[in-house]
Amino acid sequence: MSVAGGHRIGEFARRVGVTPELLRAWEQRYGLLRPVRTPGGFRLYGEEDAERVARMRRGLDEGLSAAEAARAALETPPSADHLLDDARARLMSAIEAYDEAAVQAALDDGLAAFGLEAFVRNLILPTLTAVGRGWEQGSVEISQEHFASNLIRGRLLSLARLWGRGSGPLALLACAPGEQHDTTLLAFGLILRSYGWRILFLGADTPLSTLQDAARTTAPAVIVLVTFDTALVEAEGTALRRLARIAPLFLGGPGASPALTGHLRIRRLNGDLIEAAHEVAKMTNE
Ligand code: B12
Repeated sequence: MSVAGGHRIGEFARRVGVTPELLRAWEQRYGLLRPVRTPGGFRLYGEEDAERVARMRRGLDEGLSAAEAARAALETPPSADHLLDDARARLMSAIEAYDEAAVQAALDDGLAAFGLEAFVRNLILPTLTAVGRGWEQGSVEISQEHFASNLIRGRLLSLARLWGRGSGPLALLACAPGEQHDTTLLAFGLILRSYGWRILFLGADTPLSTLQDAARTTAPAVIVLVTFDTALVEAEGTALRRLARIAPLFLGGPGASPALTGHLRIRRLNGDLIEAAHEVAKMTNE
């Protein structure tokens, strides 16, 4: 039988290809396995146990004694993939439980373990997507989505503190008029910042006339405008062309379709925000 997050000894033994007797011996003698106990007292074995068993078997195959193979298996840290899976699962269950402290702890650990770019790519973006999918399918409430979005957005903003400082080129970032989705733009700005760029962030729902004012005052190296919804910018051709005369203008986000940018004759950023940030960062010396 398989129970959420783990397997009972019989099934686990079949999965890893080692008899239950031998597994119990390895558990008792070397502490190789670290099962969790169900409220009913059953031991459940998980992915990290399976990894340690695989490493133990490799050690034995290489001719190590059982004690040496166990020591080697226990010393190797769990793979980054599993750390990531764990971090995502922890973050998602903290969101579902409205547990703010646990959300913050999962974000702290994710950031410390993966570094900024992998944190954004592998934890923040997939979590936002999963929250959205859960909401579509009815397993996530709008209240949970709001709770998650605000905590994630707050964390990205705290990482963004003083990102306008320094001497690198300046990027002016804003969401199209009527566009509320600004979290991914924050993430994009953080990646660009990690390349030494300075960021001026105007955020959600920015009227294009005011964006022009900001651009004239600050003379950015690029302006990045985001839209999730094509319809929000379709009729803004004149204002966008005016903006593009002040500084190179890019449109990004899921609403920035090639048909739209082609029609408006403005540049479109790569669909993936991390790739897009790399693309803009490379412009430093151009
Ligand atoms: C959080 C959220 C909100 C929050 C936003 C909080 C905030 N400050 O950002 C709030 C509650 C405000 C909100 C409001 C609404 N939302 Co909303 N929201 C979401 C949710 C759950 C996550 C958005 C997000 O950050 N996604 C994370 C990234 C990973 O999404 P992604 O598209 O896969 O991103 C990839 C690319 O698109 C690209 N990319 C994304 N952003 C950028 C930016 C740049 C610069 C670049 C280069 C690339 C890029 O890179 C990513 C991959 O690397 C999505 C669900 C979802 N699946 O995305 C819905 C979603 C985006 N929302 C949606 C809708 C309909 C709305 C509302 C209209 C709902 C309503 N009826 O009120 C409103 C108002 C929207 C408006 N006018 O702006 C729809 C959009 C459908 C559409 N295409 O029009 C979605 C897809 C949900 C759905 N399935 O219906 N929302």
